[in-house]
Amino acid sequence: MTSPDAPHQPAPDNPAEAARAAADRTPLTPAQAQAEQAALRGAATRSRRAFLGLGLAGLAGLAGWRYLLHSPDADGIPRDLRKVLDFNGKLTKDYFAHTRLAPEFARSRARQLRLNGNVGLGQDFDPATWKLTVQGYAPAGAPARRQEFTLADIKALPRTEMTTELKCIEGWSVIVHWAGVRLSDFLARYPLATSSGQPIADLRQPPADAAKFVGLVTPDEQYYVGLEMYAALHPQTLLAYELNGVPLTLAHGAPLRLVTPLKYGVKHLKRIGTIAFADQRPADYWAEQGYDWSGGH
Ligand SMILES: Nc1nc2c(c(=O)[nH]1)N[C@H]1C(S)=C(S)[C@@H](COP(=O)(O)O)O[C@H]1N2
Ligand SMILES: [Mo]
Repeated sequence: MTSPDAPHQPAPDNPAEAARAAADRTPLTPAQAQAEQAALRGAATRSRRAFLGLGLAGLAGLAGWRYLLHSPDADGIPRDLRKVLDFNGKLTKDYFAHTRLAPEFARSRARQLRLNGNVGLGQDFDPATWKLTVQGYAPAGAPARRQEFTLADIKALPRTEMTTELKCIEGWSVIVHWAGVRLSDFLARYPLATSSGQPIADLRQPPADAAKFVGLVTPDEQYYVGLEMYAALHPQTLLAYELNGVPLTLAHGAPLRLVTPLKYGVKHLKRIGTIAFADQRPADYWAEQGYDWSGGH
């Protein structure tokens, strides 16, 4: 458990992967980056039908595979599942929530994570006195249910480790090893996602009084993300406290950050201050800039 966060490049096993890894590391020119951002922003605000009318080939040429991987759909269901969703939305959502897993890798393939994004990570912060605040689900008018947790409280819960790929919407990705607590395990011990306080016994079928969404906010409220409840309950959605075998550094989100590898890096909020359950889509920093709210890939 002491593998260092060493700054070396991956040694790909085969030529196809080497090519892909090289493509991942190729920085965009400013013009390409601008074009890609414009394409992503446009797609996020256009209807799917109108988007198809624009001509997929032109847009694909513009932004390459990164664009193709990006789902323009507001609910984040990937295209290959869309037909099934149209047929039966509920079944597909269950499938998405618990059967579709992000790929996991041999731990030896974990590499140093590139730093990206420091919104909400100001200097005025003392990790030693940090506490996680959780605002339990209380429908409008009901009394607030607020609870605070120390890092020791979080670490006392079942530990989950996984080696997954963090994909940034800018087009790079890195395989990293995480350790932390599943949000679903946290909720099994502290059932704050239902208004009655009953635990969610079947993660595929949350009870009727369960929140529909969860919002996470940095202590200074400068960065914030929202997740659908089914994404929050996904077995690979972690409250992470270790990266590549060592405690998170402040820049990577210490003491506690979100990891949810079916979604882009933008959703992996660093330095969680508050978690709140809600029945409406919580505010989301990058969605406010025009990106897809769900952030799936
Ligand atoms: N608080 C906070 N969390 C954040 C961001 C940010 O700006 N502020 N950026 C996000 C983005 S865009 C990415 S790609 C990942 C990067 O995480 P890393 O810096 O640990 O690699 O953090 C995400 N979480
Ligand atoms: Mo990102």
